[in-house]
Amino acid sequence: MKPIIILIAAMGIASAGTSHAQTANDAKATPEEAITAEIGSTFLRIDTNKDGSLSRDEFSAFMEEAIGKQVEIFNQIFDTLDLDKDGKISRTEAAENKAFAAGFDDVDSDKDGFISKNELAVAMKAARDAKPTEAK
Ligand SMILES: [Ca+2]
Ligand SMILES: [Ca+2]
Repeated sequence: MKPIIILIAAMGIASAGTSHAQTANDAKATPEEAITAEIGSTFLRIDTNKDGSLSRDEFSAFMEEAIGKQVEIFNQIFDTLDLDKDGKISRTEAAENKAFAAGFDDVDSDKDGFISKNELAVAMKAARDAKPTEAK
């Protein structure tokens, strides 16, 4: 297991965003049913004028919302850990969060002993792109 994957999973980023609909179905539905239900409810959510089809505008509005949510969560995590508000996370600050501390060296890509917002953003993007199958 890569520390960075654990880090992201522990922070709940991997599942943040579009998967709210899924939780209600988890208990009894098969994975296929859950996915279908999720796609269905996401579709209904995106189709804001309820005409049964998705316009480019509706879709891009949805994507903007999803991305906005990610950024919001990202900023929250960063600000929570950045106790002295100097815009970077020191090793001491990272120690507040076990998972974060474990992944510190991986995220600190320029090895200056601090995690900048940019370094965290890069790490989160990498973790998302990697599709953390071993997490959860
Ligand atoms: Ca700081
Ligand atoms: Ca750094």
